[in-house]
Amino acid sequence: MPRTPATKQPLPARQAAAHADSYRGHAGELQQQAAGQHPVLTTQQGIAVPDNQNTLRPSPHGPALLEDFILREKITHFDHERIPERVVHARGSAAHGFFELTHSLADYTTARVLTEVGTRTPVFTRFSTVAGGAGSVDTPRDVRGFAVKFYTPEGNWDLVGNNVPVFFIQDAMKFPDLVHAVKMEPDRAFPQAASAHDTFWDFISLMPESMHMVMWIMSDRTIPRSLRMIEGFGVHSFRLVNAAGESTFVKFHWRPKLGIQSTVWDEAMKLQAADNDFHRRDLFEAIEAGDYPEWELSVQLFTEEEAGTFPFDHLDPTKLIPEELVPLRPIGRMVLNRWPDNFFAETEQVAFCPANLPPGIDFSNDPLLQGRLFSYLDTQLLRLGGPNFVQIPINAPKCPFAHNQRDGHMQMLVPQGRVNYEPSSLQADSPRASQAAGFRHVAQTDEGSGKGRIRPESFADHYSQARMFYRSQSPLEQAHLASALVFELSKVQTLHVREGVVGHLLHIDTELAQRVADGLALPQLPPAPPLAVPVQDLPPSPALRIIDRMKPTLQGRCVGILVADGSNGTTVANLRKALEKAGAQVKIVAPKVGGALLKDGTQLPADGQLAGTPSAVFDAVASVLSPEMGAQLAREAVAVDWFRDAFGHLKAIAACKGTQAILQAGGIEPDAGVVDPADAQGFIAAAQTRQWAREPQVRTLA
Ligand code: HDD
Repeated sequence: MPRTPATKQPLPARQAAAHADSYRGHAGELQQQAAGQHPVLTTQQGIAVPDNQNTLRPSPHGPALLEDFILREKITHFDHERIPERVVHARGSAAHGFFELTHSLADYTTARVLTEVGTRTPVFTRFSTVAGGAGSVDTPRDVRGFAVKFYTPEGNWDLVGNNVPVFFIQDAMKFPDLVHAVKMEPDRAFPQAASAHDTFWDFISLMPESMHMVMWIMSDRTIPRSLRMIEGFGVHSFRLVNAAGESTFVKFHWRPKLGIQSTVWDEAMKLQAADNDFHRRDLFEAIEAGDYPEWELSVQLFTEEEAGTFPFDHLDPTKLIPEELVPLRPIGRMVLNRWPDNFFAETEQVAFCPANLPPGIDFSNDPLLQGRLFSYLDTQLLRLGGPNFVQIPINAPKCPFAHNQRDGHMQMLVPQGRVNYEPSSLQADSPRASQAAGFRHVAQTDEGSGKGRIRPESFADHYSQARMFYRSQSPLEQAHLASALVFELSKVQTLHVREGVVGHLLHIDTELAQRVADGLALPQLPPAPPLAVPVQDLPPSPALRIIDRMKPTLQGRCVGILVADGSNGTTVANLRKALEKAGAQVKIVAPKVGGALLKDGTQLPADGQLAGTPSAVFDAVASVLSPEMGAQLAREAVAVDWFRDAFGHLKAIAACKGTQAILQAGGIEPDAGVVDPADAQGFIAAAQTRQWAREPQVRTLA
């Protein structure tokens, strides 16, 4: 029962002071555990703090005194710690690194970042999910943001892209509607970080232009294994401008050195429970281990005349340019080699804006891009509290800058002199515009056909590239895509919305529409919506697949080895050595985190406890168990699930004889992907890829 001051005898003043001291003493002891000379704790004003444990009060049970400026400052600052999260892309992880140009684009642009071969331009890159809040999970089915800030010698360049090369909508006017529809529904405030709900699919079913993007988001691209294994796209066409003022269109592509790699859907869902921070932790651990993620930057270059021959309008952001049509030219690499010192100061406060371009790069007339040029600066003003957010270190350019913007909230600079305007004659070093060095807009003639809220006719084909994407996929990828649609639409409660989406699919591929209709148990196929223009049969683009293009490698992958008391240490050590030699990270999992007492009497510490480290977090699993421990674990759901999930997620398994009882309990019939841990090379070969041939046995796909 809590004691009240009324029933409690007040402590004499000296005794109370000793009591307070005992708290101070305890904290002091704990702090002494960290080595080093600790600076004196101060307030923000630099006043030394005498006691960081106790509020100032007139007597032991008296009220807090208003005079306690130390308490008030501490609490006030804490109360103001949060800023509005990003309205989209709130959940993100970022890292510092560099971009190194390997091939000059001097024929096409004056931008030094793209012409000075060998120069390393510092970058800060933030990856994100789109729909979820800042505290949501890392592995929902969602597009991943891929935003790179290049601190170039001519000002900041922000390439604010996604891991998908197209977008849902053609005009920025629809962006707030799209985001409202995909975020949690406003009356019930769920679902969080998920597109599988009525409002999203209602909007989609009424927006035929979203169909190409729908194919991408339902593909395995939106359930990546790691942020280190996603591609990135600038999405829009931009322009490069050379010294002669000539312009060439350009699309930007990032390709991961580790190869693109996705999870399977059941795995992605289980990862949400296993580790909310799966992607953030993966990126952090790789960088901390010196295993720096790397991407190649490539460009697609084409002229206005070439663009005129494409069977689609490249200014429409729902279209991509197949690399079979315009090949990719690698021009450089990005390496991320430093985790931020502070999440809030850097990852949270970084402000990207597609309008940030150095001279030599220019915008195109893509209407979505044009709208974005306004939105980002506007949102930063709200999110970061005023017009001086560019002075925050993560946002500040690393090149010289000089302007007459002054004052405002949180001004950090102390400008010198009388002159804060132009033209002026009073100060010799006041900044002046320069035609020679300045940003050059491509001279475009646009005669115009009359003001209006207009959409070009060339934007009317909403299905041809959706069809191209679907038909370019391997059979298994098509099955994943159809199953993803069935999953999402099964969460939609409104029948006409489900039917509306299936109606659109009829224009993409009738077999796809039938598969999804069957998966939803629709009694009959709904009618297809009217077409504005006929659907074209574009040549398939095999480059759009990912299963075929996953790199057979253990580089950057993680293998879990399950051990328990009595395990054979030599087998574990040999396996670990071989896996690490092949580039894998190895983690030991045991029933207790302290590890296992091996057969030879040594103790092998574990990296994770079995109950808290499901196999979903690994790319492949192995186990070295005594028959006794195998039999014991075969009775434990967590151990049986460890193998059953690994098998179901198409992972290679190295299982010793002692593990057979667990495999049997899980109903696992060993196939080519299940090997003996003594056969390290066989396991490595199997673990370098997923066991795709196994999929029809473990899952009914749409
Ligand atoms: Fe956006 C954030 C990518 C269309 C408005 N967007 C944001 C981020 C990425 C993208 C990666 C997170 C940046 C970060 O890590 O801080 N957005 C895209 C792509 C688009 C796109 C690839 C289409 C090609 N966005 C788009 C439109 C609008 C916005 C059409 C508005 C008209 N986006 C925003 C925003 C955000 C944003 C509201 C939220 C937080 C922020 O900007 O800083 O302004």
